[in-house]
Amino acid sequence: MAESFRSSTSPCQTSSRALAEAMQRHLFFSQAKSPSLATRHDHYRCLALAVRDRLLHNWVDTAETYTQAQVRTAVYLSAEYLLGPHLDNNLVNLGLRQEAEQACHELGLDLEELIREEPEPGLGNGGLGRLAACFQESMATLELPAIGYGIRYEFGIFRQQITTQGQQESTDSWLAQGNPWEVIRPEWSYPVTIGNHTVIGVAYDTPILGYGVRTTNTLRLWAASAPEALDFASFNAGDYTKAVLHKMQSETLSKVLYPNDEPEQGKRLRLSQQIFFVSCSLQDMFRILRGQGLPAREFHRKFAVQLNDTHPAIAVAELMRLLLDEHRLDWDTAWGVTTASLSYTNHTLLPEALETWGIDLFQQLLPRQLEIIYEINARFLRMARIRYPGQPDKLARLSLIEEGPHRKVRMANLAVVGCHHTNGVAELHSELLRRHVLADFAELWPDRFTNVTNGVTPRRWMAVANPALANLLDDVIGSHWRRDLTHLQALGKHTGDDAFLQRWRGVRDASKQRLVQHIHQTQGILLDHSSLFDVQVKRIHEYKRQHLAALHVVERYLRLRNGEDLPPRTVIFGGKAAPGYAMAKLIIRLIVGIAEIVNMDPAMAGRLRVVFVPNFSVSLGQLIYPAVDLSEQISTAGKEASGTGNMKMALNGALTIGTLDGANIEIRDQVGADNFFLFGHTAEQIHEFDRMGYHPMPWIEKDPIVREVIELIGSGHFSEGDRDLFHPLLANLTSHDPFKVMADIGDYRQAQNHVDACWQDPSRWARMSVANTMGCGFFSSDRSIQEYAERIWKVAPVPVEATTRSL
Ligand code: 6GP
Repeated sequence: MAESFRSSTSPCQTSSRALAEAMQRHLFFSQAKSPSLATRHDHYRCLALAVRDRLLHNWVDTAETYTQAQVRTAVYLSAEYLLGPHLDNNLVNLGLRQEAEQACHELGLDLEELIREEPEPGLGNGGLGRLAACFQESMATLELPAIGYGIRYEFGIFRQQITTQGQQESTDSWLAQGNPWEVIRPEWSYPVTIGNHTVIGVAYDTPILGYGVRTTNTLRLWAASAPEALDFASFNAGDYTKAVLHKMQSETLSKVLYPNDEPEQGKRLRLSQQIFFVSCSLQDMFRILRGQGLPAREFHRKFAVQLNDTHPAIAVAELMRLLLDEHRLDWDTAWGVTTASLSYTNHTLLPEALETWGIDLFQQLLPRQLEIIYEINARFLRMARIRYPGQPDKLARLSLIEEGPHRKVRMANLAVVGCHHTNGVAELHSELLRRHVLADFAELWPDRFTNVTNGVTPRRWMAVANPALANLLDDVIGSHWRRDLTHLQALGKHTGDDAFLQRWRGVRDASKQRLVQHIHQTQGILLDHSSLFDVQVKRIHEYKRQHLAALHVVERYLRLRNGEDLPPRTVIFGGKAAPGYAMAKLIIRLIVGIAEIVNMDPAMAGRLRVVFVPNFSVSLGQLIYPAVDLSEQISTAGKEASGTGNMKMALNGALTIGTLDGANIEIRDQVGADNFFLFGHTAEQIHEFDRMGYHPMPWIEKDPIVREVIELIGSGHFSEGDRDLFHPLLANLTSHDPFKVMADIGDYRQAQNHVDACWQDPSRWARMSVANTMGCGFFSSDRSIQEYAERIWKVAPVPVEATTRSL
């Protein structure tokens, strides 16, 4: 067991023998099978169930401790949790990884294979959902009383296939084989009225394990069901379809996750999903409050509720409704309770991603909540009018309602008005929120605005994803970094030690070989692990500029064909495009087209390879991040709120090529400017372009290389002679170029040349790599959560007592 476990709270002690026996018992008692019929998936389930048995004491003790101690609780409301597989993470957090390996060995099984059997719960789109998952784990590790609430989507983020035609989508039936990690709680279910239908939300609980502590918090996801399974009147009249119609309609609510990252809006079902999970969660909190003998007006003393973007912002109106209509408080008291309970995190600067809902839709689905929003708005504008006399434009901007032919509810405004704090997720992002997106509110209430820079959990993203690096760190600086990531600073003493650097490179090589093997097995492409692995994995978005990286690949191809000597590179892309986002899908198509030509060309052998890894996911991230040499973080400055993949890669020893955007700025500050490849215009300069009128043509005219690249793509070279295929993309780049690819491409080339130069000196690169890991202690989600807990939630740790041991 890792030495960093505190002996007094050692979360779980079990021998490999006991674990193996438990697996055998579950094969019989849970799977009802003999060994000769057992599939690999059966064995996975047996191990998962045996592990679950071992965490139950902690889970039950945690709930008991929180109930007895009547603790103040952090509540995270999020429409998305991109959890990733549980098994390996739970083994690590319980300190049972080695025992499980040994138990599997005793049974003739391979733990790694069983781990890969788990279908991943992909209940999120990208950064926002993954952050929610990291935060759950950190809250448990920090022993904070916390609950996460969300939706138990039957189908998570779609599965992506890549063909020569680009992206193809299919459904993700992650529950098809059952889910050993959840417990259904039918006794905790609540009605939610939407329009003239009532649906019931049923709780499904998943344990969230802290690392090296007993604390095991709950993620409670709501599944929708109908109040009556069958309409007997229709049934008796022989109309069997109508008899089950309402049930089907109700269950549709939690069927599927909307696949839009920073989303498109206006969909009735999406608004229904939002009120559904928010109302169930708030009703559940009132149940807990009642259980502790506390009245409704004490809600804000018991709960600190964090809204993960505006998806749960309807909570402002719904909490008011419950306090007014169900608990009979007067308006002022209810408003005091609401604004003292809620706080809001914004995750995007893209104006089109700020949610609004048409008044008509709102009126149809949520008439009472709309009435409450009007009342909130009337009172708020009365106050604002006194503060800003004779400034109707300002009042129009502050209003919760967007006026015009199609009036809309502005969810971000509702969130800011109804919450005691609003935060961005990186310094620059919070600054831009204050200066632009939410400037009027920041002027009105400067003290409500703050920043909490994102982080990632070092358990999943180092200990689980990169065991070789974890071992090396344990040897060199001790194992305490898992609980306090600032311990990575201690690597500073070893950067001059050649033997250490040698081991460092060995670890990185092994991770790259692991990825090479996976890509060979799954895609049949053999990569050279000694080449520079240049990686961009994240959702496909124009603002993230995968096309900038793609254009650079074409440029390298041309330069190599012209006989230039460039160090060998493997360029790896991965990420999903929203199914309705044509330009993003075209970017994938371009990358696939480039890969096809480059990888077939004998002149590129040993010099350049291009791969698009299909279906990027948490599990693939665990495989890819440790293998990255060069991390592409090349968004247009001022567009990426934070980024968290940037942190995962740098933490695992990658060097970043990046703009001054989101958390890149803070990463560069932490790891040192010499260990970061900076390029591109600043957010301020980009803002000026937009103000003054930007045109890409002057940039293109002075850059013969980029012209050649664009011509080659336009000639059909990467599309089997089809000159039209990429026209929309090229026309966009040469006429509007909304994300300023052309303004940054020259500087990007310079930075890439500098990358090539540094790579030629392996020991220099290794030192830069160590400096990145060393500097990234700040980017632990433990640090982020500590900031939320202390500055925003006022929630303190409560260690869990062992109370059920004697059962
Ligand atoms: C993302 C941001 O794009 C990303 O920069 C950030 O790191 C992440 O949130 C976590 O804060 N935003 C979303 O995924 C989103 O849907 C509405 O925003």
